[in-house]
Amino acid sequence: EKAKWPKETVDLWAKLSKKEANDIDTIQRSIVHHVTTTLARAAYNMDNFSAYQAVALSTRDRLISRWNETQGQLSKVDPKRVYYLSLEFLLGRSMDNALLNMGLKDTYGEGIERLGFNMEEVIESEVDAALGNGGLGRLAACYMDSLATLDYPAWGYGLRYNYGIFQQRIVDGYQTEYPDYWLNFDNPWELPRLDISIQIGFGGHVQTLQDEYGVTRHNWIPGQSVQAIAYDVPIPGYDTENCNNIRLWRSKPTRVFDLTSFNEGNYEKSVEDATNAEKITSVLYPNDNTMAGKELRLKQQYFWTAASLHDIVRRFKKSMREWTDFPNQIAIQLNDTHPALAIVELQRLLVDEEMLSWDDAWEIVIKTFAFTNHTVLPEAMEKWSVPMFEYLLPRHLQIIFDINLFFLQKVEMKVPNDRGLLNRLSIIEEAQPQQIRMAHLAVVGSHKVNGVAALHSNLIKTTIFKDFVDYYGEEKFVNKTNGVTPRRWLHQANPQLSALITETLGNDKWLKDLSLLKGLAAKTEDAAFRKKWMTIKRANKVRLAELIKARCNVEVSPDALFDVQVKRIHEYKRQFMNILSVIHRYRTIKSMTAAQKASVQPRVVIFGGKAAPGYYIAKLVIKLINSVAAVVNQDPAVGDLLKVVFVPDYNVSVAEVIVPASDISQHISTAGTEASGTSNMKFVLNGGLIIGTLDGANVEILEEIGEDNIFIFGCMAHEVEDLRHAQRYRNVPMDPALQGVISAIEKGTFEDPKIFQPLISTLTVGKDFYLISADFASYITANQQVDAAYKNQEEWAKKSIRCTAHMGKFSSDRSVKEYAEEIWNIKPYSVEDEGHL
Ligand code: GPW
Repeated sequence: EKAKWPKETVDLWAKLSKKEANDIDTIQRSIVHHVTTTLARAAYNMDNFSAYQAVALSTRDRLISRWNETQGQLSKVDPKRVYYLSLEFLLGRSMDNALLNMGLKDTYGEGIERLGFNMEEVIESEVDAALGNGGLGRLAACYMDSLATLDYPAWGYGLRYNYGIFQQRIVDGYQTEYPDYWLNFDNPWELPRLDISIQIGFGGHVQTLQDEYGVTRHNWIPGQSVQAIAYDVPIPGYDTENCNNIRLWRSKPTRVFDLTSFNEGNYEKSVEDATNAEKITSVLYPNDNTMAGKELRLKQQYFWTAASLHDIVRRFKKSMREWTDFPNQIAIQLNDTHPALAIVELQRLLVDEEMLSWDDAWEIVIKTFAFTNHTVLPEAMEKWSVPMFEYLLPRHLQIIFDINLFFLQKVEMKVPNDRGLLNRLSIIEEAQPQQIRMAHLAVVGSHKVNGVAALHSNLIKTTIFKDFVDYYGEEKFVNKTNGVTPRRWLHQANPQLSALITETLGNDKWLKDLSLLKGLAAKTEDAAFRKKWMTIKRANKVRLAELIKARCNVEVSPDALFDVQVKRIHEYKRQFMNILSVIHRYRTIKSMTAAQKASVQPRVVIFGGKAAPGYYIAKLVIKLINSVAAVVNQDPAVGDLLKVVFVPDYNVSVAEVIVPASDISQHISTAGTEASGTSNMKFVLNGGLIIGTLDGANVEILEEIGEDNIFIFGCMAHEVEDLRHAQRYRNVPMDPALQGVISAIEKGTFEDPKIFQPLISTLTVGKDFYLISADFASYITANQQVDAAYKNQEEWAKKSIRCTAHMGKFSSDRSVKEYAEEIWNIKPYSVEDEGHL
């Protein structure tokens, strides 16, 4: 169209679509413009929330300019791109982050101040986008920030859930769940693309026919179809014009009224079908590290992967390249097995619809996909029952059986007559009914498989994927240690520390090259610097104490040691062991004389995290924490020496307050169970020390910061199986200190002990699968070492500074660069500032 325009028209467009200026006057005008037009409000009719909406809309205008510019140039240049498929993107709030990344926060801050509002209060009005459960979803968000910042051409693909992770309230000490209807008000951070609509089929049957060359062809005739509508979320990089995209799909009925049912007079059924279609993207499944196995979840997975692949293939076809070029233009990363169906869908599109031969198609598929594994826990491994799968996706089932047959035939050629091996490698588990092992499908359909920390990547090679390593060789299995974005987790969450670091290093280059933090190491011997450092930590603790007062109605002293464990509640993460050790501490204090108490290090133990709504034992752990808190916090014999709080509704924006305020945080999973952990990195980056087991990324954090700056305890991953065996078969007695704690609970020190019996049973009848008893003594000792170290504030300050100084490795920029260079083979593309046309 542009080509057909006369010169005057082109020039007019160019003149009128120049980018917005970013001076304070223009920005204020833009805010007021949105107040009076978009929001239809007047200045006297404003509160913080409307101010937030107006600032958000004005910010969004600038985001859209960058989005258009980046995406326009990328369409023209058409470099290789990566698509990150994730069922979860746990973004949290967007406004502060967008303003900081675009370098506009100060101007907006001043502008809104002069208009009578306080920027920090305005920021607080935004609700979190909570489309994720925990670590896996937040990792996806950090990776999107790094990809944009490093100018990589990357898109995320996910689902636009109407309800994100539930809101947690504590009633009588118990978790209760409330729906997170986050779209109550218009969401300014998404661009609805109502024109991008894709038909997705389900059910039906498969037609088999011979084509004109006598080749057998399969044609899937779905029984129902729904529409996928695109919503785009712009992701601006830090200190670059580049703006990437997360495309989220929403399900809609194909036609509001199914015409057949409608014409047959079956009005009710036609409305019901419409409701069923909407249901697909209604709610995020709230399970972290467990598989629920629900049919609706499988529908979500297919709906999302099919829409995304259709979109990717459509974009590729516009380039008029050969199909063999597909993997040269496109890399697709599978965030765990949730999107593994994409492998099958691409094979189906290439074979059934594009008429490629099976082998040509399969080569393209393998070169395109790579797979990240995030857990070894057996209860988290995705498996789908064959009958249910066949009912929803009959053609995909055939393709999976064919993929499996051809794969096992190759194994048979290499290793003849080993039926045990074929059974162990098979994508199909021979159970009643048969099950599809999604992890096996993901390994077979990808060219690279990675774990998320060194320990974990080695573990998967010797456990769940051992037979695959033997068959494929080592090169297919690699490690990509997780990272976190320093923009959100230091610069945004801890502005004072960020400013001190910039002042000390002389510039803010460290925000794009985190290894530069090592320049802080020399400052440990500078007493004045230590003082500044610890003053900032204290200010952050004051801010957290205010949040605790507001949410828990407990007063805590910012001079006490702040001890934090915030993460999803799970038996393998051992919040239970933590609260048991708190009871031990309480009993110890109670047994002390006044003179002995004088030397006790005061501590505030802070918990936070959600339990999956159906996870009974995890919910009992929350109840126990609250019951202990109720007793301890009221006990005059304890006073300020020990306080216990459970911060309700832990989420990204609460984490932004908690992370900068911790003195010590707990990462105490049974060795070998936490694949990586990412909050461990956030805490240490903010000068918080950690107490932890030799698990996940703790091992690499120890390597970087040195053993004097971390408190390590407990058994090692390779010892776990022997310890479990001994506990099961050799009547190993319970740790005596632990026995004392259990007796105290059973005596009714904290409410009716009957409530907690099922929890206590996991240590006795349940044979203590997570080895709390085995690790308890060394855990108590490590906690005593923490107390002792904290007493020497000057030495503690040095440790804290060293922690931050040596965290360069754990930037998600480093992780993403490794993926780009070693798995995706993509290069950065620098957007040139050309204006709009
Ligand atoms: F089970 N993780 C998570 F592997 O947050 F899929 N949710 C999940 O459902 C799974 C993993 C899954 C976490 C890991 O538990 C954590 O150790 C890791 O740091 C994080 O994923 C990011 O890799």
